Amino acid sequence: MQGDRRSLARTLTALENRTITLDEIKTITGEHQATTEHWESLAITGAPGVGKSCLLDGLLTQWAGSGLRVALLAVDPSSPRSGGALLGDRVRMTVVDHPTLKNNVYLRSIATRKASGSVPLIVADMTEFLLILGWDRVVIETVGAGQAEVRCAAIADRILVVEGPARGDGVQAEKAGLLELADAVIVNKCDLPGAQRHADELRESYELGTGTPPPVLLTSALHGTGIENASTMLLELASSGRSERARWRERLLAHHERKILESPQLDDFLEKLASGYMSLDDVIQSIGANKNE
Ligand SMILES: Nc1nc2c(ncn2[C@@H]2O[C@H](COP(=O)(O)OP(=O)(O)OP(=O)(O)O)[C@@H](O)[C@H]2O)c(=O)[nH]1
Ligand SMILES: [Mg+2]
Repeated sequence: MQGDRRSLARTLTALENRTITLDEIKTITGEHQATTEHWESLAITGAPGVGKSCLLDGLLTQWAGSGLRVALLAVDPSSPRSGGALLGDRVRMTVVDHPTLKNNVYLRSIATRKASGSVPLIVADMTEFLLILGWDRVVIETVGAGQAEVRCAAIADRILVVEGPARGDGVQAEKAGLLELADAVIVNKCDLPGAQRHADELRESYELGTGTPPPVLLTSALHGTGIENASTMLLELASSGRSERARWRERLLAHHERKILESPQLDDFLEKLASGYMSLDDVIQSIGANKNE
């Protein structure tokens, strides 16, 4: 709480390894006083290599420069594209080496392959912990590839989906779930052909859906085009409302998972399931019945 980064890193590791719980931490720090004036956590998600880290470097430089203290949790640095280097994300983040801005920025990678617990729960706890410590905003970078990553994104107050230029295949169905959750979309790499076309395709497909379409912006993280505009827009980004149901669905599933994983009888249940003394429905019911413990 006094700003020592080594202690911060060690506590985050303890949360990651589940050797301490957020509830235990809160007995020392107190609860987080949430604000409703603006978002406190933003997930930034998209396919491997679309330029999420480069874009974030630009955004964090703007935000840190305006005096905001922003922490970044990079989930799944074991991206299939970069081959699992934790350094992949670190290397793109020039802001963390900036002589003055670095004081306003904190970057932490979460090694999902090593994590012993459920990653969405670890991310949720780490986010709340960073907010308790007084970081103004927490940004969560996830590769929008699987269900666990979508669930990580759904814990955030807002979701930004990053896309690249069109590859001639239109808006694919498998991306629809992610796009449904978006409060804003950025089409990055607008220095390459097909970016404008893809932005138009996205706007069109949102027009076909229900509710207010999210803003769709173009940037080039490589050349710095559109970054200032995007950083201003994102800071004030309102919840789309349109995505609330989908988001609560993911949160509900994550909450359910937490109940199961944090049940003190989990080992006992697994033993009974394996030996046929309990059915899956029995276990779910017992965990539900224990909620007041
Ligand atoms: N042409 C062009 N290339 C870009 C742009 N932004 C990023 N890149 C390049 O795209 C590659 C991937 O960038 P990253 O920022 O690592 O992408 P990422 O989405 O964070 O990737 P993962 O974390 O591995 O999923 C790098 O080689 C960047 O130099 C852009 O605006 N234009
Ligand atoms: Mg990245």
